[in-house]
Amino acid sequence: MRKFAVKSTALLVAAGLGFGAASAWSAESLQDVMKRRNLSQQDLLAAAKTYVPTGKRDEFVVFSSGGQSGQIIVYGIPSMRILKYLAVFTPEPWQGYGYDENSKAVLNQGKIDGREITWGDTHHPAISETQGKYDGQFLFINDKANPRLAVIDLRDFETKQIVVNPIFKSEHGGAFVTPNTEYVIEGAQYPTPLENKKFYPLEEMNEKYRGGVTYWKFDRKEGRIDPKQSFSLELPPYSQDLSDAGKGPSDGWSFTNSFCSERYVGGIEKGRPPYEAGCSAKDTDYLHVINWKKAAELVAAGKAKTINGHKVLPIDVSVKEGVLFLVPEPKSPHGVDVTPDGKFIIVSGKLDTHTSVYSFDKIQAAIKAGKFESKDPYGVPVIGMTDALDKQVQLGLGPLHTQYDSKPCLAYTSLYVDSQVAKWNYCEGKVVDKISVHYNIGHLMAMEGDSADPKGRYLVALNKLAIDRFVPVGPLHPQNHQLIDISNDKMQLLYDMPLPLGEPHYAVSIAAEKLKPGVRYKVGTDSRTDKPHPGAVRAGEEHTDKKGNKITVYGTLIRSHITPETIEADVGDEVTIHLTNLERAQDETHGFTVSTYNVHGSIEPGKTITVKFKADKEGVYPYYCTEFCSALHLEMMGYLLVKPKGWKPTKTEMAKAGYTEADYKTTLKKVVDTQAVIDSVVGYITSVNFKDFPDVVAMVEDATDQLNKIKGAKEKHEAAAAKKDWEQANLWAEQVWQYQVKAADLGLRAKTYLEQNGAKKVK
Ligand code: K7E
Ligand code: CUA
Repeated sequence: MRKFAVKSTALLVAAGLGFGAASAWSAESLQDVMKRRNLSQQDLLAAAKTYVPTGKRDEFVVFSSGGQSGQIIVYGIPSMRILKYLAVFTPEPWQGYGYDENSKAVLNQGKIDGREITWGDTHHPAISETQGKYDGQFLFINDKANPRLAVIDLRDFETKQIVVNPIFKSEHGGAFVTPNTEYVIEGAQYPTPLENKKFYPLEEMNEKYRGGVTYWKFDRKEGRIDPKQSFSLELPPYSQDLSDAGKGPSDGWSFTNSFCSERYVGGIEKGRPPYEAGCSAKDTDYLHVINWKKAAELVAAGKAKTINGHKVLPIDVSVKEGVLFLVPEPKSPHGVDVTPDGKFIIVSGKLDTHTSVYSFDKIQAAIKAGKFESKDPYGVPVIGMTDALDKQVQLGLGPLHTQYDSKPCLAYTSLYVDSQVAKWNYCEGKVVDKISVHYNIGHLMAMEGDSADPKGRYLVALNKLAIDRFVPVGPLHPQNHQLIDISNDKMQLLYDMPLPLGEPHYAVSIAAEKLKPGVRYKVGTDSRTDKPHPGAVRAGEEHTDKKGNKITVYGTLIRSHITPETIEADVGDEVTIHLTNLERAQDETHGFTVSTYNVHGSIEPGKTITVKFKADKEGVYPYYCTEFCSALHLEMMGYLLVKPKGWKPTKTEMAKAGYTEADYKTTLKKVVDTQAVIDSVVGYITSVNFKDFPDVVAMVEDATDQLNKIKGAKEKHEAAAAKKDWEQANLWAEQVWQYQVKAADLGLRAKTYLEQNGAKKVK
């Protein structure tokens, strides 16, 4: 690093930029900047707390729901810099998601009744847990509108699976994982008949409509949900809302709240009072308390019925076997959040100023004693509210969601109506601090704040509206995520971040060091199945097959070359192109598209993808690499030639450039000079312990691949020169130089990496 700094100073001086120029900008002091930009001491403090200097990284990584985009937004804390959008339920062109066959296969899993659904209403992401702590291996998220759940593997941040809920028509209370990610919980929202495509009039809501909660079995080894091992509990037609899994002493249980337990049916056009009037008439709704461990045993013992091919435990069985109980909760409850120690369940009522702290011990005691105040209309035992409550705390107007601090007993609750965050102590039952946010806050999120091991430090307020916070961009505004410092007694607002991708409902964060994604695939991997791709080939094995009207290309990509460079088809042929990225160097992604055929792939090192289309129009269609991967990226191209029926060639030779012997000699000189550069770089790399750096080993492998190709090209230019064919001789000599340049580029990157990462001399 030091050496590099000295060098750049030398360069600056050489370029005529001495210290005179440097002092011109450093002359402006912090005070000057404060004055010029109208910043307060408090602003500077906030800036210092969020600024992540160039080259440094964030401490936490956030996975935020992307709302209606059907995607996930990944950003860093404290910088609030967006790192990536993860394609989940909707096509995403950059990642080729929905534009290559492999990712289409994932999206197709999300079809409902054969219909392609190209949007999603994502709400709640969840990180996989081990003993209630985030393990950074997998991510799950739900689609409320089209009841679906997706699995994202954090080894490569790619969506691997979408499952469609077999019995719900909407769902909200997912994704929430059990403490060892045995199950991913998904609760219904609006009651409907559970049988597929079954019609019952609204008058039969009480009899024929049902709610429910699904427990999707997660197979961690496969990294996939196993629908066959999954099941649901049939629930009364209340609108089930959010869920949370018990942990520690409450492990094995889960909690799902509800609204509209009135089972009210609106219909203002028929003169009935609207939903919002009828659905909030009663003072209480129900918290569903479910023993999922026992429910799973009952399902395994054959006590479930099958609806739409899915195992469903009927209400009467759940009641008889003692796996389902209800507890009243205040008016229109919303959040349900189990404390890190698993002892309490915190519920807020949107229309109640109290937040209710339920005791798991008390709930269990009531169940054991058979002490119930009543039964609901479906026979489900109702535990008396006072028999389950530990305490109620007055926090403010419109309390919604609760998150936890690293310090014991401290919680943060969002106050939607007050537009505030309340910091409070749930052991002592008192508010300790409040901070105003802009504007109506929905969820809030502390670092790992819904796990058994919260990390404290920062909190993000997920505000529903941004109103006038940002430079106006039209009537549709971005959402505002506000970063709050919670490391001290008083909360401090640090930063506003506009999020321009749907209404992001909830987010989860994880310590950055827990994420260890790979940088390359094993060569020939289908990243969507994690298996070897049948269309993968190694260098030198590229070929094109034609059978009838089907053309299959087995191609490769490596800087700055697509093999093959021409694909010939007859109009009407079905073209399948498999492409393997042979690179090993980090971040050497190539993209691939064919003009006007609406296909695109993002092919990271080692990955193999397939694009497929019907060459249904004659013509000439360039294909090319869409990532600026190298100096000769623009040359990374080829032609798809779609010939009309019965076409015959009239000209059989390409036009010539007219290269001479002198051109050939100049190229040879260039080759000799470049070899000297390569030799010196190789000399340096092999003089240090480069084998201790996997990234460098990968770059050296790539460079060696390039250099190994020189022999064949050299034989060709020498043979052509012997025949005095200077055109061919010069072009093949140029190709030798191409291989050298790519090898030298990798070598220089490896050298810089080694210098910056403290490589040591070896004898
Ligand atoms: Cu409160 Cu869908 Cu989690 Cu929005 S939900 S706020
Ligand atoms: Cu590969 Cu551009």
